[in-house]
Order: sequence, then structure tokens, then C-alpha cells
Amino acid sequence: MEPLLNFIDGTFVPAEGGETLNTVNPATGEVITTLPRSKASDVNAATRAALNAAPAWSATTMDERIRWLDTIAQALEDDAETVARLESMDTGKPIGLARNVDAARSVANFRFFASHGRQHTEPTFADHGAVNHVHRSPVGCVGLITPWNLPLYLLTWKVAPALLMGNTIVAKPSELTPMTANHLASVMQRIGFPKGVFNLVHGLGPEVGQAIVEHPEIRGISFTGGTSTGRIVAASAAPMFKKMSLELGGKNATVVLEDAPLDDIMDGLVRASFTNSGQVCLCGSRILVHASLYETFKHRFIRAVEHLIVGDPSLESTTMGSVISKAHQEKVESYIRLAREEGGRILTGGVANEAPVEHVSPEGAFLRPTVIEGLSHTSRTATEEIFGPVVTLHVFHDDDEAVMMANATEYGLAGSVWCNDGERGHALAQRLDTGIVWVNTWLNRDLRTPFGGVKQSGVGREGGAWSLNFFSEVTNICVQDP
Ligand code: TXE
Repeated sequence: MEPLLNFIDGTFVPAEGGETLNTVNPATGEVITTLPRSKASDVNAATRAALNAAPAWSATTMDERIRWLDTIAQALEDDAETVARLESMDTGKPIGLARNVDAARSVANFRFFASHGRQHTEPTFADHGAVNHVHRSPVGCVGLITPWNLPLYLLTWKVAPALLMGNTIVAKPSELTPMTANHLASVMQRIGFPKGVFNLVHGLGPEVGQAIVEHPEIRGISFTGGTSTGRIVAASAAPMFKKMSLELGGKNATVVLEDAPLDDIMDGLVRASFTNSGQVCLCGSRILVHASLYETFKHRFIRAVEHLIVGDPSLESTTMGSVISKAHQEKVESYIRLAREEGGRILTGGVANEAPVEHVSPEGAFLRPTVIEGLSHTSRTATEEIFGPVVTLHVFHDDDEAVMMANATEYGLAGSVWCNDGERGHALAQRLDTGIVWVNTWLNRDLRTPFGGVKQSGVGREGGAWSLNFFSEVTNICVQDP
């Protein structure tokens, strides 16, 4: 495939230094193409383009920006199959998942914020002869830094509201998954989107991401990635008083109460555990089950997990592909070994040479879904983010114990509660120290709702009005009658 390039001021250009990186198909180990290994000078060029484009772009009306979002959505929808194929090749996720989740949601992100923009109003507050007008204006040039697990889905989740509120953008996708970000840039160029409003700079996090965070003219940072990286981002951005939204790691609990209708929820529990090979920050990696149900649950869950079709992600029949890289496979395998050291029992799956995946390339980064029981809920395996196809099972005896176990990690992103009584599930969900909880469902997303976590899962919320507020500055103007 053609080498990927940066997209600066409406033009595709190589890194100024001419260096490149390879992007690999993790299911085959083959190099797909190269991407620029950009440096701070490339970030400076992109930021200059964004600043030059800002006056005209921020002077557009909300309606004009809404029309652009709808145009981008339509162009992405027309390219949906291409997007799905690129995303599957770049990430190792099954083509069906890339089509139904990544490509579809990328279109939905633009359509949603276009419709949300139509409902946007600026509130006024009248009191003692004065009227207060709350005006929103662009933050300015914003930096968007995104991870490799849902590349276009998470990039567009930030690009759409940032554009809607009149900002210009310097975006950096993960160096592991640059393909669909480039496709978005090619869509922007094809539709004649104003030059310099959306800029894309590829490269390594410490070289490009860090330069974006440190650039004095980039006034807001929306970051999605690991907690350790988020800590580095925050350390650079906070002293510069930049607006920051940090969507970080998770170690989410799936709580199965004693009255849960197992037959009805088993598919949901498997989805919550192993979607995208467990590489979704919202996946439930710890399953807490009431003692009365545990043995029955365990056998039915293992049987359902072993029905997952793990294999070549380009096949429509595959339901679980590879993980993102050989290096990540080794990280996940190190946790499977750690689980054994901590007293865990592997009920299904295991490291690749114990539980090989058939009919795939030996160079592919494949792991079977792995379920482990017998670990303390405070073990490292059960409290550290693995971010792969590994879940641990734990037993509780009453709701208080379930809440205590669920809250016993440094993370607080999401969770799910499964039971026969929604009200009881809702009440228990309110006791979970997380930003998001699903009751009898999972990844059921209403884009108007706040998305984000607490503790080591991040700072801030995105979604609906929360995104519009993050990607704008607010000014209150109080007008006194003369
Ligand atoms: O993150 P990394 P990854 C989390 C998930 C997991 C991680 C996996 O829990 O922990 O993301 O994604 C760039 N300054 N979430 O491994 O390594 C890097 O190049 C600036 C949570 O990609 O943190 C990449 O573009 N940038 C999330 C991006 O940061 C730097 C949902 C993320 O890289 C940098 C999805 C630096 N010093 C995944 N170093 C949620 N909570 O919603 C690296 N980068």
C-alpha cells in the first residue's frame, strides 16, 4: 500500500526529517506500509496551519459546521467497507466487528454531534434588572491523541465535537494503527474541507504526542490511552493550564447477582468479556458471581466462551481476531503466567503454545480467550489492567461484599450488574465507584450521556453536552438595563 503521510494544511506530506515507521498487520506479522516518524518540527508546522485556519473557521456559523459534519458522515458511510477493511487489517479485529462497531460508530459520531449541535442553545439568566448571557466560543487549536484499540471510533468521537464548537485540530493517532486516521484525512481532502482545520501528524508518542501536549499554542488536550501515559500527559499540560480530558485505563467488574437469568445474559457476559479480544477499556475483566450461582455460571460461561470463533480476522465467520501486536501478546501472556503464580487455575485458554489458535499465521498475535478462577480479588492479576482476552472469576456472598470487591482497584471506569430486578441492580450500581455502569446490558451507548472514569481511569467526561462544554470556552456577559 502507498506510504502514509502527515496531513498538514490540506496536503499530504512526509515528516520533515524523512524518517518512517512500519505499520504491521498483527494477524499476519506482515508490514502493511510505512508512516511518518514525525518530530516536534512537524507538530509545529501542523499547529501553524491550524492557527492560520482558525479565524475563518471560528467565524463560520454553527449551521455551516453542522453541514460539514453531515458531509463528512456521508463520505465515511460511503467508504464504510473500506474503513472496515483498513481497521481490521491494522488492528487484527474481525472484519465484522470493524464494520459493525468501528466504521458504523465513526459515521454515527459525526451524525450525532451534527444533530446535537442543532439543539445547542446559549442559556440566559435574568435577575434584578440584568440579563446574563452565557456564550460559548472555541478553545482554539486542540490536540487529540488517541489509542490503537478503536482507532477511528475514538478519533472521530473527539474530532466531531471539536469541529462543531469551532476549534482547529492537531491529531495524533497511535503509531500502531494509523490507517483509518489517514482515510479520514483523505475524506476531508476529497470533500474540500477547509485547509488547516484538521491536521494529522503521525509518529511515536514521546516524540509527537509529547510535542503536541507541550506546544504553547495548543490550548486543549483530549487524550485517550493508558493510565501511565495519561500521567505523563497531565504532568506536561497541567502547569500550562491547558484544558484536559483524560480517558484512561480500566479494570471493570461484571457483577452477577444470585437471581440473574443466566441463559438470557450469557451472550452479553461473553461480549462484555471478550469483545475486540478484551481490548476495550469498557470490557469486564473481573466477573464477580454470587456463591449460590457460581458453579452453574462457571460451566455455562466456559461453554459459551469456547464457542467463540478465534481466527483469521478477514473471515466473516471469525468472532475474535488477534491482539494488537506480538509485544502485547507477550504482555498478556505474562499476566496468564502471573495468575498461576498467584494461585489461579486456568479454566480455558492459556498462553499461545498451550492453547494454540488453528489455521492462522504463526507470525500472528493470537491468543485464545482465557478464564481464570481461584485468585484473590486483591491479586495483581485481578487488579492490574491486562487489556487482553483474559478474565478472572471471583465469588461473593452478599451485595456488600460484591461492592467492596468491585471497588477494590485503583481504576474506576465502568462496570455492569446482571440480575432479575432492575431496581435492585440500579441501587447496587450507584454504589460502584466508576463513571459508567450498565445494568443487564453492556456497551449500550447513548451518545448524549457522559463518558469517562474516576480514580486512575481519568479526568473529565466526553459525550453529548459534556463534549461541547469541553471543546469550548464559556463567557458570561451580564447586560444591565440602562
Ligand atoms: O495507549 P497509550 P494504547 C486505554 C486502555 C489501554 C490503552 C491502550 O485502557 O490502557 O488505552 O491504548 C500516545 N505524550 N484506553 O496502548 O500507549 C500514543 O502514541 C503524548 C482507555 O495506545 O497510552 C498513542 O497515540 N502522547 C480508553 C496514545 O498516546 C503519548 C479507551 C495512547 O497510547 C505519549 C481505549 C506521551 N508521552 C483505550 N506516549 C478510555 N478510557 O476510554 C504515548 N502517547
